[in-house]
Amino acid sequence: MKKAVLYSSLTALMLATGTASATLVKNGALDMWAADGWTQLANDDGYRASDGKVNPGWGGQRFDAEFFYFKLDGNTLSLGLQTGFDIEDNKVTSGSTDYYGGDIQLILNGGNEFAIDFGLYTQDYWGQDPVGGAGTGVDAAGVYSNVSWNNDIYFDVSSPFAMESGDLVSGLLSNDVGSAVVGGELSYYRTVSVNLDDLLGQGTDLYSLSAHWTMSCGNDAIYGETQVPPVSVPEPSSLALMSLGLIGLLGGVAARRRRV
Ligand SMILES: [Ca+2]
Ligand SMILES: [Ca+2]
Ligand SMILES: [Ca+2]
Repeated sequence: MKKAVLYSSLTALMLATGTASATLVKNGALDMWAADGWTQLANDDGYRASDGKVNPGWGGQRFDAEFFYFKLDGNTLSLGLQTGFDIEDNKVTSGSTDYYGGDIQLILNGGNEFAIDFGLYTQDYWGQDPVGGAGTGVDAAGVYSNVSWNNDIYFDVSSPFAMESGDLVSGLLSNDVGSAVVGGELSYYRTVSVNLDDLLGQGTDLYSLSAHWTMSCGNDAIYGETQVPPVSVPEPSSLALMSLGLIGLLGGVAARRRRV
């Protein structure tokens, strides 16, 4: 009896570890981010291939929100988004349902909230209704303040989704899109740049930012935040190395003592 219990526990443990390690699929970041001074803001690559789970929803790579990057060049802030979701035409059809990409929620210095709109058509999940553009579903590409969000999506936890209304404060200095295969899977990117003077007022320094994006089902979402410039916190591994170094030093002292 005891043997049987032990055996089933071991089997359960083996199954659990096997599931966790074998099915987590990450295709990786596009090469372009390694150039031109991009800094990673968030890494949400990967899903569980056995059931297509991207957390909280499903759909595999086509619904994977993967990376955020940013860079600062004087008063110009650039943001880069990489997804398995098609953010080129902003639509993925699965079954008989169309799913649409949302807008980037950008928060500067802990309190100034904006929506970055790529200028693409979008609609929500439950009503399949156009979102924004006074009912047309299309707003001019740009940065908006005083934003009210449409969060009519399947997984609420992935909110905010897309701008229902807002005040245009700035156009986009650039709004580029493309796609490439990385790690055997197709990923899309969008990069936008904005003038911080238009967003914060002239001469106001940027000291922190956060960015968030999801799609109309909310199957996956990506969020990242950082201090500007990024503050590097010693990681546990570096702490462990420092401890090892300290042990080495103490060992050296002990060795010298023994010699004496
Ligand atoms: Ca993801
Ligand atoms: Ca992926
Ligand atoms: Ca819009």
